[in-house]
Amino acid sequence: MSEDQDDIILSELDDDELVPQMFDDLYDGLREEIEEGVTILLGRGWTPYDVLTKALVGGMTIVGNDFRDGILFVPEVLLAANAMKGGMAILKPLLAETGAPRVGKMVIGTVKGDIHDIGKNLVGMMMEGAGFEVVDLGINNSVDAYLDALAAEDADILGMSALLTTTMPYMKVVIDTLIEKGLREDYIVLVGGAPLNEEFGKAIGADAYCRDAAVAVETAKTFVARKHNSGAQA
Ligand code: B12
Repeated sequence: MSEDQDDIILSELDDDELVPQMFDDLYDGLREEIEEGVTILLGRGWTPYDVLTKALVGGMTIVGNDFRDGILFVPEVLLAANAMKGGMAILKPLLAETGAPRVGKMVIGTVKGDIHDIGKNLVGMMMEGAGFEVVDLGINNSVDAYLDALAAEDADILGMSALLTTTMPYMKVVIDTLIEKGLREDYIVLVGGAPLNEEFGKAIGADAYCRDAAVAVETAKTFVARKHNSGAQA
């Protein structure tokens, strides 16, 4: 960024200046500055959710666009992702601190061949914040990894993330295996990731495609309530 970077004192900026500055810092992969910005906004009474969506996700969107357009390359994006993770680590316990009763359990992971995990992590954090128990399998998950975890954890929800057009078809492999084993109806299957859409979600037999973490939470709540209601009638 600019040579003036060192001279900027984040705490002296108004919110209107601080958020764009955080976009720049995220772009430049400055993890400590992002952590400081997050702390300042929280100190000013911002909700963890607003810090996440307005400052961090907002900044990551710019990074994403420039990566797409060939302005940024993998090393820079990795640094930005690392800075984003620094901010998310501060927000995670706060988002989870709702004291809400456990409403359900989700096993979530990025599919085989795919190492993108920022969106998945966000979904996991938001789900925890909404009172769900979340078991995060990380990246590059095989069918067996998903199935083993679902059984071991006695989960209600399977969440799969894919960011590549080459890895998204693997979600169907997982769902087809659930069907083969007669397990499909045991789980609510939610899928997400930038290249997916609703049509794809339907085509592979997921219960729902969720475009972002907030939609994931709402969708999960709706499905879990439906599952519990139908269980009560049975
Ligand atoms: C950051 C990033 C990386 C980082 C990943 C770091 C990390 N730890 O995740 C690095 C640099 C490692 C990387 C690598 C690569 N990347 Co990349 N990457 C991105 C980038 C810029 C941002 C992704 C991101 O984090 N977005 C922010 C989060 C918050 O958004 P999100 O992931 O979409 O998640 C939200 C929703 O989708 C949804 N969601 C996501 N998952 C789930 C799961 C569930 C269950 C639910 C309900 C909802 C949900 O909720 C989330 C939160 O709101 C995107 C561009 C983009 N516009 O998406 C490219 C992008 C995905 N990458 C791309 C490519 C090509 C690659 C590489 C192949 C590059 C290369 N040549 O090596 C490698 C792939 C390596 C691999 N095998 O996986 C392409 C994919 C193109 C395609 N059509 O397939 C993109 C689209 C960039 C582009 N336009 O070219 N990448």
